[in-house]
Amino acid sequence: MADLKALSEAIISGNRDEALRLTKEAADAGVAADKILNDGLTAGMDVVGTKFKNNEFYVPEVLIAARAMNAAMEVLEPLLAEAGTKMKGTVVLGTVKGDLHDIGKNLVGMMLKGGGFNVVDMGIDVSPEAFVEAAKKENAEVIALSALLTTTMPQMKNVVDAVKAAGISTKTMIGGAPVTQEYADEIGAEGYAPDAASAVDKAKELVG
Ligand code: B12
Repeated sequence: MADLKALSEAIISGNRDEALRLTKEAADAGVAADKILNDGLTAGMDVVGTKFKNNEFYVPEVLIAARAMNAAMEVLEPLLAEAGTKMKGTVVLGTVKGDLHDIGKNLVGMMLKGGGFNVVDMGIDVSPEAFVEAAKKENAEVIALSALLTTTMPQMKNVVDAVKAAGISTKTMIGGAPVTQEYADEIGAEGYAPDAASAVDKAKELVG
């Protein structure tokens, strides 16, 4: 008997083996892949995100939960593809040029995946041209940029400008410790979020 509540609890507690077992069990029992994703994995990651926002969970707990989610996603991804499940949208994600910090960016990527987005992670030190090229290739709704250095923040504006110059409709969302809503407004980025959980809400808002 598939137990999606137990699956979301396994995600919240970061129990990878249990998450994997329950995902396989639900799939074998014939539960639709999108139901397993929404009512099991995403439901669990939603709780993780809320706890993280409320300082009840810290980075290690989120990473452990995301590891459990990633293991379960390996089982689920082919099934989702087979069923033609539509993801919420595609986000091209990366840390801007000159910046090597990726812990926060990775958390954002994991939470976005948990929230049902297709995430194309470009890694660190990504040029504006590479962001635009990937957004075109992937038909991305959102480009999400991370910067941790005050010296690399201006690269975010370069990406926003490059998106505009390319004439594509992809929206830009920015974040990272030194970044603020005020800065997003100043450079013309459509979105800003202070943490990984809010990044999911903002991405949903941006894809409409
Ligand atoms: C770990 C770390 C490193 C590691 C990075 C390892 C890695 N793989 O990421 C290493 C050792 C490589 C490093 C190097 C450097 N670092 Co460093 N580093 C840090 C440190 C200690 C933690 C950053 C971190 O991971 N935080 C935890 C994550 C979870 O938080 P976060 O990144 O803010 O992400 C959250 C939000 O901001 C948001 N978010 C993040 N990205 C995005 C993106 C989007 C789209 C959205 C919506 C949200 C979002 O969601 C995340 C989760 O909630 C900080 C200090 C600190 N306490 O912040 C300094 C710090 C960022 N580093 C600093 C500096 C100066 C450097 C160096 C220049 C040091 C040097 N002289 O060599 C180099 C620069 C290298 C480079 N070119 O990038 C300074 C920056 C100062 C400044 N204002 O510019 C800091 C603040 C330290 C300090 N107090 O001086 N660093």
